[in-house]
Amino acid sequence: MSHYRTNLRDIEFNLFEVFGADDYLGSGPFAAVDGDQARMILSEMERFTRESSWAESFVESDRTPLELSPEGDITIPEGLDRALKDFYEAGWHLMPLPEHLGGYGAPPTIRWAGTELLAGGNATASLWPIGALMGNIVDKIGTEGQKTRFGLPMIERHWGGTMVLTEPDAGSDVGAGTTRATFVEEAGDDDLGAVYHLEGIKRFITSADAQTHENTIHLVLARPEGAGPGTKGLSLFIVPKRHVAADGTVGGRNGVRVSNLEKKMGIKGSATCELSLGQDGEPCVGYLAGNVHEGIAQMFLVIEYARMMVGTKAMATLSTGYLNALDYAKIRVQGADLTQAADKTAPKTEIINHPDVRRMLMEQKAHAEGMRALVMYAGWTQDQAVLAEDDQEEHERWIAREDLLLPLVKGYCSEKAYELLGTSLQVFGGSGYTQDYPIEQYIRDAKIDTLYEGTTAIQALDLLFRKIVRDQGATLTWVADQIRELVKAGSEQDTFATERARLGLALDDAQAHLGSMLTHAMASMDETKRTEVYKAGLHSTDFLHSLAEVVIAWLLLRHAEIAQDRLDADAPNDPLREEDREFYTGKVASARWFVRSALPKVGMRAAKAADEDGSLMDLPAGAF
Ligand code: ST9
Repeated sequence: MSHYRTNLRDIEFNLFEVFGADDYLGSGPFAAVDGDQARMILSEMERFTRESSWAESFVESDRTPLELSPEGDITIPEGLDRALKDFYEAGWHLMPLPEHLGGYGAPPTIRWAGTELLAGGNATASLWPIGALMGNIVDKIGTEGQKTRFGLPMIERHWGGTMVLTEPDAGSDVGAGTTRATFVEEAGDDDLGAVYHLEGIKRFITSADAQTHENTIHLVLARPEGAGPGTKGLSLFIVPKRHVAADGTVGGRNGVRVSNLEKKMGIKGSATCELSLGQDGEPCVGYLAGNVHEGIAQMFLVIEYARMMVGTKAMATLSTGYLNALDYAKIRVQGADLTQAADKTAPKTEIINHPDVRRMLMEQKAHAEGMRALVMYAGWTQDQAVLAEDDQEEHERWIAREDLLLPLVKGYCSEKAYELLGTSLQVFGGSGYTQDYPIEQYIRDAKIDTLYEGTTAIQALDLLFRKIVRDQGATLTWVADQIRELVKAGSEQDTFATERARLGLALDDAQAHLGSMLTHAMASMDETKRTEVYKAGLHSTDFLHSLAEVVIAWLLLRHAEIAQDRLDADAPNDPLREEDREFYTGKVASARWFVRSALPKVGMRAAKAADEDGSLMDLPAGAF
């Protein structure tokens, strides 16, 4: 039986009952995919990720080591290789691509729903076929020659692709990178871009090689000679593993090779590589991407997509962790009901009947659905940005909203999923600690999500300084206004009056928390008070959690209102199906639980931020 437990019902609820996607799918920029086609795509994808080689290779991906040859070629396990071939054969790599690249032309919401399924079915496998996505990037930023020579084959011939930023001494601080790019010649008639030779060592490079791929195209940040310091001095280069001739023939090796494979805690079937460029006497040829020196901005097109992928992967993992725990709790018989605990002859009961197990299950359910709501809402803002493409100002407003949500998706989902997967395991008792169940692997595979693509601290600073301070709070104010609208809706007596009131208080608390940090950040503008900024930094990750929880509570309450309407309309002459009745009842319960369980922490964090005296930063290192 597959390890993967999907929740397509909740995905479709978000898409069609909350966002009303049927109204805008099948027309305008999304003419290629209507609502019925979207349902069909997702249901096929669900089957693929749950029942085929994709989920079957989940364990093998973890327990059969990758092999690195002296030439720097990587061999991945047979089952994983099979899964990737099946993935390409089914054409799933085309799903997120635009039509002009042979893709489905699916809107972002559908792409992220698909990403959830792929990552939930086999997180490791989902990190491999990113070449097609990178081909899309080459299509966006490349010269015509680069698009034809590298971008298209990445899609059509299933080549691998990588994002190459990190170096041994340049992780979070990408601008500290020292990989050098020496100018060789201007672009020729083939329009492949100016040619450089690259020299340096890169680290933690995902999916840098596999026998599955005929070729791999690396997108590398390096510093051209004479360029300035920091991220702004970096340029982006297209570096093929093997040279490609004008007729598309793949030829000899370029001077880039995998020189080490990391041994990791999780996602073991995903190659995390050290990449040596120009280190073995063979020059490493790189083509300047798009013939412009805008490396960090170009790379952020990839990073933004990847951050959304990582948050989605984390949510997907918690969702399947929870559903596995739920299945177990329904069949595992242990102990008597708490009301009969003193009676040694009382019948034993399934553990789902124990209060503490219910608490653990509901905590996971509410958060898994809440995170899905957040991911799907971020995807929906991307849909709106596409729909507004003819109105520049409106388009940019939607982009700003999507940008604001991104650190919440990446930062909150990764942290909370990892934390709550521990709760999934706890439901299994000691059995969860064994490899008889998938949870221990889920936990190991999920930890990376708080680390790569920018740690949680980076997401928190991005949220505070780039996404809030930089636009003077305009986008955040828009989100707060949306939330306030729901808080004020309805009457004081209606079903969700208490929840709405609590959401209003939490929003006030989150705003107060932000206010405390901004006061310190503003004070630090004075040269004599630079260290005031520490007091903001001490509370930025807490604020990310609080804002995410307020947004999620708002989304879940919207879900609950829709679900309650469906339940209220349930009548003998037009009855709900039993599974729908249970689903909607569960949605209402999730929202109520989240409001009661998560929102009180928002006030506590605000109080901590208001109380900040900065003394932690004065503590000598030796006192820790
Ligand atoms: C890694 C690999 O971890 C893990 C693999 C995961 C799976 C792979 C999946 C890949 C799929 C990809 C598919 C892509 C397909 C896409 C198709 C769709 C079309 N937003 O603040 P400044 C830019 S890899 C946007 O001064 P510092 C911006 O240009 C390793 N742009 O920063 C800005 O200029 P300006 C991942 C942003 O102090 C410029 O940077 N590593 C954003 O110089 C400078 O900004 C990391 O993630 C943003 N949020 O540098 C690094 N932020 O201001 C983490 C910056 O003029 N570290 N820019 O607009 C950071 O993010 C640091 O904050 C830093 C700081 C490096 C940006």
